This record gives sequence, structure tokens and C-alpha cells, in this order.
Amino acid sequence: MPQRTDDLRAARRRFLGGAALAGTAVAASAVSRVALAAVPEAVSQDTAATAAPLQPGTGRPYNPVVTLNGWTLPWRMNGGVKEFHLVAEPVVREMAPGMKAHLWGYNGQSPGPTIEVVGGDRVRIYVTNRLPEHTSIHWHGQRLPNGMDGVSGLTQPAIQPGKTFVYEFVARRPGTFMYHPHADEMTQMAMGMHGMWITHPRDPKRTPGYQSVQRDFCFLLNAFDIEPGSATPKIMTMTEFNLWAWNSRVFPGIDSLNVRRGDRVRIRVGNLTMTNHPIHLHGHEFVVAGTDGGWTPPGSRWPEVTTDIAVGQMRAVEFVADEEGDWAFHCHKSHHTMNAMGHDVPTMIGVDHRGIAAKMGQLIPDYMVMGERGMADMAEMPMPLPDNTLPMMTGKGPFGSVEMGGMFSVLKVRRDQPHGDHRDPGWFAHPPGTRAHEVGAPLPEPVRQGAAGGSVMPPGQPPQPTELRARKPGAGGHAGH
Ligand SMILES: [Cu+2]
Repeated sequence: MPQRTDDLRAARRRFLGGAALAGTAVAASAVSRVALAAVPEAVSQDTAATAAPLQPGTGRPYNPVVTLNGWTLPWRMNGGVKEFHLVAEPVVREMAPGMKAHLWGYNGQSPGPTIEVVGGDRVRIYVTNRLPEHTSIHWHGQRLPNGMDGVSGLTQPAIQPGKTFVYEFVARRPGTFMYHPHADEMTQMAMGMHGMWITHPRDPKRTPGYQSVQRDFCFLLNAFDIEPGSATPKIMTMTEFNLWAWNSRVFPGIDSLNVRRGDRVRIRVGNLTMTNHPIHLHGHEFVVAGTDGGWTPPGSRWPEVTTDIAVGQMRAVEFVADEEGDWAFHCHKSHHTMNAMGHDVPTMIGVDHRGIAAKMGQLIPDYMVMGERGMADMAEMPMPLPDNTLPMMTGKGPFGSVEMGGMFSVLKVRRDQPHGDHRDPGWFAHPPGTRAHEVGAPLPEPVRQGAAGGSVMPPGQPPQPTELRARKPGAGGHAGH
């Protein structure tokens, strides 16, 4: 049937062209009846850049999210149903410039694309398995028919390699969700298989707890154990991960969050690592406006600058970005703002290494002394690294190295950032007199506490003899003899 094949090809070209060129979903009218009967084309992404928000061209309107170092999956409307096609497959993910990981993901990247729908949408998701083993997808947090919950063995047979399954349900509850396999979870999640799902409110004004924002960001917390010099995660690792990532990116590979001063900002974070992450924002207070269960009643919120996100949880924090500048935004576990390196390095602060390096150098030409003044030298050290390995702390800021890796980014607040523009405005120019700087004046002698006592341990007290008084059981309260 040459005619039918040509129709299909043309429809596919239109579908792909619309998605790739205009960055918008394709109108259902552009796709022929024949093509609609087929499984929709799977759109793939080949870059880890933050895609511009995908403005909905079809279906109910909504304000799209920005997925940090990610993208939103285009869909097609088919008889009033929103149709998506996810492909589970091995991917190569650049975690930061200079380091690529061999992961498993969806549609070319890890994490998979964000899925954005509107409350009340009927959603049909085709899932094709191009992995070497079976899989399934669980729609974490959703209200849906039990048989669509995606737990292989429990609610459905697993999707075997080469097979395509279809899930269909109505997105009932607005909020922030995730998706991930519920088949060989340990392997597939450790390899980077997960994604975000946003259900926008159908009627924002009548959704309790929901407030419209100018900027709506989302990302997942994930973690990998990839040995320096290699590219594939060790899937048996339970606690000793060495790459703490946001959307399978590590600083300085994580894009900044760029907003206009005065914008109301929402940041949605989902945690699919094996530990909790206290996420901390500088310069502003936020409230937790959304959790796994939906939008929180405004009366239950309190201001925070750090919120802990437990394993399997989602949090949506909101604030008004009313302070200009480059504000650090990071996990507050200090080891989570570092990249891969041996974690068995002894603490050497205060150890005098003079002479050691020269002696060792006669035996081991590349020997270098690490950490006797702290570990900050590591950021500057011209140390030979194995191929495909990031330095432990690598970021470059306008005033020198930013001694971090891992779960770290920057909230950039600018008065002249155009509305709706997500491009990086560059580094902040501090107004004169508003930046910490070196003092040139001579230092006075430090004032010491003069007298012994108070909080100072009195020196030179001779040890006092200790008298031991034993009490015999049942001795009627008499002291020992
Ligand atoms: Cu953390």
C-alpha cells in the first residue's frame, strides 16, 4: 500500500518537524487519520541543555515548566486524548562538560523528558522497551486505575525487550509527580531511569493552595557511583555514591535558574536518590507550597531557607525573587556538592608535610601532598585525572574557583531579565560598595580574656586524689566501709 505508507511518512515528517522546529506540539489536524491509528512517533533529544518551555499548541492551555537541563515531551491530540510515546533505552548523558555517562533513560536522555498535562486530561502513554531486559513504568503519586500503576508482576506483566505497552488514565489531581520503572528497580533507577510529570491545574483560580507564578522550574535529585575513568554506574552501590546530580547533571554542568527581580518563582524537586537532601537557597525565604499529596493549605506554610526532601518525595517551594544577585542554591550536605574522587583521603589539615613531597617524588614522580591547608587547593591543582573524570570541585566564578561540584546551581535575579526569558544573563555586577572586600588597614592585637575562670579552663591545676565510696546492695542506705 504505497499510498498509505506515503501518508504515514508525511505525517511523521510533520510531527517531527513541528516538534523540533517550532518547539510546540503539533496540531492534531496536521496528522492524518491513518497516522493517528499508529503509535505516535517517539521524539528524541540529543542534548543536555535546558530546553525553552514547551508552549502548549494543542489541548487545554497552561503555563509550562522549565526542566533544568531537560525538556518536555511533545504530544499529539488523538480524539481528545493526549498521546505520548516514551522509549526506554540506553543513552549517553553528558553529566558536565568533560564527562559522559553511559546510562539508561528515555527518548535519548536521562532523566526522561518531563510530561506536562492538565487536570482532567485523558492521557495515553505508549512505552517501548529498547533495553536488554524487561521494564515497566510506575506513575509515582497519581490517582489512576490499579492496572495502570505500572508495578510489574503485581498490576501488569513486565514489558519485554522490543515490546510496546500502552497506559491510559485521566490525570485527576494537579501537582508534581515522577515516573520510574517498577521492574528491576535497583538496576534501572541506579542507571538513571526516571522523569518528572507535572499536572497543571485546569482552573488555577479555583484550585485550593495553587498560586500562579512567573517562573516554574523542576528537576529530579539523582545519584550515581561511577568510578573515575569509567562511564557506567555501579548498580550495587547502596550509600557511597560519588556523583550527586540534579537531572543527571553535576555542577558546573547544572544550568542556572534565571529570573526577573520581583518574579514569583516555583521550584519543584523530586528525590529519587537513596538519601535525603536538605535543599538550601541563599538570599530569600521560601515556603513549601506543594508536597507529594498536592498543594498545601496556605495556613500550614512557614518560611524556610532550607527544606529537607526525603527519598521518594516531591516538594514545590515558592518565593518572590526580590533580591538581585547570583544566589547559591544547593544541597546542604557538603559531600553532595563534590564530584567523583576517592573518599578515603585522610584529613591532613595541620600536618606538616615539609620535605615529604621531595622524598616521595624520588620514588613516585607524580606524588603530591594533599590537603594540609584544607582541600580548597584541590580546585586549583593541575592534577592528572583519568579520562572521562571530573575534578572534585571545578566551578569557575567571576572571582575565582567555586569549590563545588555535585548538587549546586545559581539563582540569578536581575532587574532587567526580560519577562519569560530564561537565558543566562552572565555574572552579577555588584553595585559599588556592596561586595565583601579585603581590608588594607593595620590589624589591632586581638583582645584576649585576661583572667582565668569564666569559660577558660584554669591552667595548672594539680590532679586531685579521687575518693571512692562504694555502696553495697541491700546495705540499708549506709555508706560503704
Ligand atoms: Cu544532598
